[in-house]
Amino acid sequence: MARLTILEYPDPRLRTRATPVTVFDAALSALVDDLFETMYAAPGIGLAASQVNVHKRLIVIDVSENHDAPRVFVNPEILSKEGAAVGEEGCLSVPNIFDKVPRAQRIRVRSQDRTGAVVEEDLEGLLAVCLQHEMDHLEGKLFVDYLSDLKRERIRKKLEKERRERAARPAAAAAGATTAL
Ligand code: GNR
Ligand code: NI
Repeated sequence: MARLTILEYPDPRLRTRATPVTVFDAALSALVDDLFETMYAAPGIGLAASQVNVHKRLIVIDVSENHDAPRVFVNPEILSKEGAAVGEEGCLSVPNIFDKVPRAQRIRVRSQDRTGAVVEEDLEGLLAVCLQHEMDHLEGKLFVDYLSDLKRERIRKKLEKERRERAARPAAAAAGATTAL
C-alpha cells in the first residue's frame, strides 16, 4: 500500500481525458487500494485516478462517516439523471476552496467493479454528487470550471502563490507521499 501524490490545479495533467480500463488484474486491484489509502489520508470522500496522474477510468468513493462504505467505479457511465442538487463542493486538487456546483440529485449508473463485473444501480444525494464530480475528473474537468472566469482566475492565482511559498520553504511538505507512475 502507498499514498500517492495528488495533482493540484492548475496542473495541466488534470486536463487529461482518461481511457477505459481493459485489464482487471492484481495491478489494478493494488492501484484501487492505493487510491483508497490516499483518499482516506487526505481526507476526502472520493478520488479519481486522474488526480494521481493515472489517466484510467477508475474512481473510489466512501461517503460514510466511519470509512466503512468503500465503493469502486471502473468505466462508469451515467444512464439517466433526475432532479437538481446544488451543494458546496470541494476538491483535493483545488485545496481549501469550496463553492456551489449544479448536479443531478439522482443518477442511474453502469460501472464495473475491480474484478470487471458489471453493476447497474441508482445513486442519490452525496454519493450521486460525488460520483458526478469524480466522473468530471475523468474528462479533465474540475469543479472550478462551473464558476465564473473571475472566480476561477482568483483561485488559480491564490493556489499558485501558495505553491510558490511552499516551494520556498519545503519543510513539512508531502511527508511520506510517493509519486504514481
Ligand atoms: O473530498 C471531497 N469532497 C467533496 C465534497 C463535495 C462534493 C464533491 C467532493 S469530492 C472531494 C474529493 C475529490 O476531490 N474528489 O475528486
Ligand atoms: Ni475532485
